[in-house]
Amino acid sequence: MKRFLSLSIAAALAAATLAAADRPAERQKNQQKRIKEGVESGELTKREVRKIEQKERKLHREIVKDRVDGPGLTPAERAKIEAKQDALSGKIAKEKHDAQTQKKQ
Ligand SMILES: [Ca+2]
Repeated sequence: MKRFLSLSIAAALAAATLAAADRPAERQKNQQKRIKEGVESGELTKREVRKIEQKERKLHREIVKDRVDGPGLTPAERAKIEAKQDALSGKIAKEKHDAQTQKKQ
């Protein structure tokens, strides 16, 4: 039982490490969800979605490139991606709460 427990803890730790390691992907998924919610609620206009998706795609290509151009993502690449995802996240929040909504048009 004790052994099983320590194995569970090891598995949980491994999962946590994996999640932390794939934080860029996790954030991309989260942002896609927020965009989808914005479309469904009408907070995002088609034009806003187009602009956000364009930035999202550009960043995605950059992340893919950063992943393959060396030993995975370096700390510097992670920091850069994190900053760009922060900016994109702010953009999504701003567009969701501005005056332009799909419903009013
Ligand atoms: Ca909006």
